[in-house]
Formats: sequence, C-alpha cells, structure tokens
Amino acid sequence: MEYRNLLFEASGRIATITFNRPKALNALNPETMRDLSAALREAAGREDIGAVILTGAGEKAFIAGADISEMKSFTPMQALDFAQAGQEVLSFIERMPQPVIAAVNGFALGGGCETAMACDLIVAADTARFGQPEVSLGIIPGYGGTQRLPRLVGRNIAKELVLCGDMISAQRAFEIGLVNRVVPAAELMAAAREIAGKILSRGPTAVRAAKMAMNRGLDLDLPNACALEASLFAAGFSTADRLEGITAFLEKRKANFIGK
Ligand code: DAK
Repeated sequence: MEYRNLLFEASGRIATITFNRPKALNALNPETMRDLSAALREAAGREDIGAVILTGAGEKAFIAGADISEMKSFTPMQALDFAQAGQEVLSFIERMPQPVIAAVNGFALGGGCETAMACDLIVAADTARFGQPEVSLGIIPGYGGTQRLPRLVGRNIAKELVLCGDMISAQRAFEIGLVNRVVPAAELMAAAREIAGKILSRGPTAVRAAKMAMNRGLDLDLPNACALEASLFAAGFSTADRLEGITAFLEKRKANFIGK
C-alpha cells in the first residue's frame, strides 16, 4: 500500500516505517496519523513480518511533535478526533503482535517522544534529542506522555521533563532509562535491525505472548498481572514452538521455530 507521509519497506521479515515529512521535521498531522494507523495494521496482518522499526526521514528529526501549524486551527471536535485517533494508534503499537523498535535519528519531541515510548524498545542515534516541550506551547502532552513517561523513568524525572519542557540528549535519555541503546548516528539502522534480528531468532509465539504479558500486565495490579502471565505461560504449552524449543535444547541443536 502507498502512504502519503510514510515510507513502508519490508525486507528480511522486518518492516521499516519511515515518517516522511522532513521539511516539517516529520511533525505528526492527522493525515500522518491515519497513514501510521494503516501501516501498522498492514504490518500486524502480514505473516511474513516479524518485527517493525519506526524511524524518521532526514538526518534531523524522528518526529518533532504534533504539527503545530495544523493544531492552531483545530476546532474542539477536531482536537478530540486528533487525540482519540492518535491515542488509539499508540496503544495499537502496544497491542500488535510484533515487537516495534523506535530508531530515533534526531528530535523526538512531544508526540514524537510519545510515539517512541509506545514502542517496545528505543534505539537512539547519539545526536538524538528527546523532550516533552508542550508546556512551552501552553498545552499538555496528549498522546500519553504524562502517563507513559512516569512509568518508564519514574515520577520525579518525568515531572522535571514535562513541567520544565527542556530537551535532553540521547545519553541523558539512556541514563534515565528512556532509551535502551545509544549508537553513532551512522550505525542506527544497523543497530535496530540487529536487535530485531535477535528477537526474530527466538520463538515467535513466545515473543508475542511475552510482549502481551508485559504491556497488559503493567496496567494491572501484581496478583492479576501474575495471573495473566500464568495463563499465557500455560497457553504456550499448546504451541509447536514450545516443543521444538525445549527439544532442541535437550538435543543440543538450534531450534527451528515455525511460529505456531
Ligand atoms: N510542527 C510543525 N512544524 C514544525 C514542527 C512541529 N512540531 N517542528 C518543526 N517544524 C518546522 C518548522 O516550522 C520549520 O518549518 P519552515 O519554517 O522551514 O517552514 C521546519 O520544521 C524546520 O524547523 P526549524 O527551522 O525550527 O529547525 P531548528 O533546527 O531551528 O529547530 C526544533 C528544531 C525541533 C528545535 C524546533 O523546530 C522546534 O522547537 N520545534 C517544535 C518542537 C515542539 O514544540 N514539539 C512539540 C509539539 S506539541 C494531543 C496530542 C498530541 C499532542 C498534543 C495534544 N492531543 C491528543 C490533544 C502533542 C503535542 C506536541 O507534540
């Protein structure tokens, strides 16, 4: 499928979705959010895709936030549509079966930082900058930034970022636990693909269930989260991959997973 504001490329079981409005630093407008929703659903529905990488076109930005110029003229109903559609897309990233890796190549601000935070892992170029600058515009984060950021980095660090609205370096983002890895900019996509490749070599049904257990479990209290884990653990014993993985270990050979 063709997208107006995104590039979609699949190779080696990895789909790469590239935000492609470099002149506006890949800012998110309603059309881009519609594209993103469709592209993620395309990836989720394809059996030949086992992992997704999100990145930004150009060297400057992953996503510099929601499109400020388009937001200026929103009516309250358009703002509501934009909010609901965006929140739905980001929670779809958390619900979709494949792992999603954000390869942050530059500014990840506002909605850009929020998009990265909805992903399963974040790899950042050493030149990347993160931030929730909404309060400088007189608004608050609207794509889950006030909720996902404290869950990722803790309440006080999140408050400093959201209330002061300053940008932080990739290195600082790594130190506070916002990103998994910082790599030289030229090695960003290779690093993201390497992590995706490692995940793809593991049991696909187990990877899917583990993502679900962690993402859904974080919204539950511990006893219910552990009950969810136990159910998913038990369901794993109906898969061919479970038998193959354990048999391969005992036979001292590499497992040949089929994703069933
Ligand atoms: N929107 C639209 N255009 C943007 C943009 C943005 N967020 N960020 C940059 N651009 C455009 C600039 O206007 C400029 O366009 P031209 O003048 O060339 O036409 C071009 O990209 C290059 O930007 P600069 O010339 O400013 O480049 P610099 O290197 O000097 O500065 C910068 C880069 C990233 C520091 C700066 O552009 C900047 O501060 N940008 C704004 C960053 C920002 O505040 N982002 C947060 C946006 S608010 C909600 C859901 C979500 C949200 C809110 C509500 N609901 C559900 C209700 C999210 C809100 C946000 O994300």
